Amino acid sequence: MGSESFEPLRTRYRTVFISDTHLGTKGCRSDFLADFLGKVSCDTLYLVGDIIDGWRLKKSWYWDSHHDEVLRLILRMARDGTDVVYIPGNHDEMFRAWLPMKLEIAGVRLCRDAVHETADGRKFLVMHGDSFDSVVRYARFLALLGDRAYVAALVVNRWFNALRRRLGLPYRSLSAWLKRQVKGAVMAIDRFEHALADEARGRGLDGVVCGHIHHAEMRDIGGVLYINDGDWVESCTALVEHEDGRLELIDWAERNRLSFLQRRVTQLEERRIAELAERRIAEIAARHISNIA
Ligand SMILES: [Mn+2]
Repeated sequence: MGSESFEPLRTRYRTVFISDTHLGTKGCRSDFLADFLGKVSCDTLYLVGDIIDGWRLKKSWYWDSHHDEVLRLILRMARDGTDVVYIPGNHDEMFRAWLPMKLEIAGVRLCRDAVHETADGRKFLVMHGDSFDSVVRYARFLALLGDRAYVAALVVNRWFNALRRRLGLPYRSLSAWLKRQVKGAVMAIDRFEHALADEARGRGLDGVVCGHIHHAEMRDIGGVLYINDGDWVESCTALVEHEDGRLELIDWAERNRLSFLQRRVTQLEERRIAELAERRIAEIAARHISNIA
């Protein structure tokens, strides 16, 4: 019966793709995700991997009412006729063992990968993307290393060099090393994007939709459309297909202005701390240099 007393106006799409929600972790923006899922409806919903984070199950499991709400909304979509396709990623690889059974639970179909045909007849390979990890190891390491870790590294850098100075060793910049790592990560992301585009091309398809590297993107790579639907840990992004087949990346955090502003303040604060730390390191370095001179 109509116990869900108030039905909000939903934006209708032909298809919605989300991945890397990492439900079960504190990092998951399940509040934004529940808000998004409650405001859209679609014929097909692709869950493109790393939806439930099973890796954390063994360590520290985090679950609150927003996580519940996300699952409830997905199951309700399935019940109301949305074709929900669950493609396991590496963090929810426990579901991969069930693939041979062609499992369908509560209207959610489990598939290794899929081919999605848009309304305008283009065919897309849909896969998580972790099978191309060999080209992207670098970036995975850096995905974990967020801004905050960078700030922490700058502090470590100070102690690291204080120790080096005491041992009579010259100053060595840890932040310069990190910057080189970032450059390496950019190159690794490029390799990942090319590898997935090549896979789609090899299968004679028009493009690929993937996730895994938490980096939303839509671009042409040698005549193949590479699309990454991003994540719901850092960027809160989804890929949608409109009724006419047009594909669009949606940044839900940016649309939700208030929250977006809050995020910006945090980022600004973090940058300020990073700048202070860097200035402090420069001071220490200068002092160190003058000690030698
Ligand atoms: Mn992944």
